[in-house]
Amino acid sequence: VTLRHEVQTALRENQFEVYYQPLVDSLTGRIRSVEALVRWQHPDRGMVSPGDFIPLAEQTGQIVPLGLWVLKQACQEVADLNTGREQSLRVAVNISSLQFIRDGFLDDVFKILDETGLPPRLLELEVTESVLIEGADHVIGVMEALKHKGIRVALDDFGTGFSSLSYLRDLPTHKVKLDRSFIQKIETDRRIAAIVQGVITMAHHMDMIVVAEGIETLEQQEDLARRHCDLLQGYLFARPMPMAELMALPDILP
Ligand code: G
Ligand code: G
Ligand code: MN
Ligand code: NA
Repeated sequence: VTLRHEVQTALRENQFEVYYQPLVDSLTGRIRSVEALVRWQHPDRGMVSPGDFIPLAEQTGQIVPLGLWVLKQACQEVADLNTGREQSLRVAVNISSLQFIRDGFLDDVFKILDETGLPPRLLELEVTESVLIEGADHVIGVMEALKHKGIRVALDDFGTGFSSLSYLRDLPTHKVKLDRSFIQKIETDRRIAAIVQGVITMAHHMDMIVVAEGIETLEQQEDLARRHCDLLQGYLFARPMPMAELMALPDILP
């Protein structure tokens, strides 16, 4: 049996788990939101990386039920976490392009919010610019409908693929996530640093928030904070972790 065939079984047998990675405010260092990242605890293979099974699940279409499962689980767990807290945490969930453009996607999202009680303003959906291959008009329509409901959209992995700055103009997104590959080179490559600064400045002029992903060193943290990048995410602050660990962080405790 190949991994390809096992996703369905894994869903049925509850082998998936959602991990959460904090995003911190670059000025205060406080945790503002978390990104949900799916993990597969395979009975024989051990932990299987989403980098390995998400592309397979996209090929077979199983990304649709899997993606809905992750979305519901993340909304439920964060709604529960927020109960009794003064400051609510937001949650960002990765959505595959295929899932995003599918008929019924909006209804599925609204239904999950209803069922879990998570306020729409606390949900953010992360899509990559590759979603535009599916047709810009339709994608913009879905984003507008989400925005109208109060749900935010973030452009993930920005700068990879066939990035076009005009996407930033056309898409009703709330946030841009600078890809880790830029952050890794920011200290050694002046051109990369210039692009990063340019994206931050431009996004701010368009009233968008900027996140730097993959922050691993103090130097990167200081560099990005100095450039007024709003939020930082990376192993320097925290790795993705199960909900039980997240809840125990001093910054999360109610
Ligand atoms: O968690 P990790 O850093 O290993 O993630 C590897 C890749 O898998 C990343 O590109 C991430 O966006 C993607 N990924 C993780 N969880 C999900 C998910 O629930 N849905 C989708 N579509 N992609 C995910
Ligand atoms: O594509 P996306 O941005 O959703 O993927 C997030 C991925 O990046 C996850 O696989 C997550 O585990 C990983 N990640 C998060 N922080 C860091 C980091 O500081 N360094 C590295 N190498 N990977 C990270
Ligand atoms: Mn992401
Ligand atoms: Na990313």
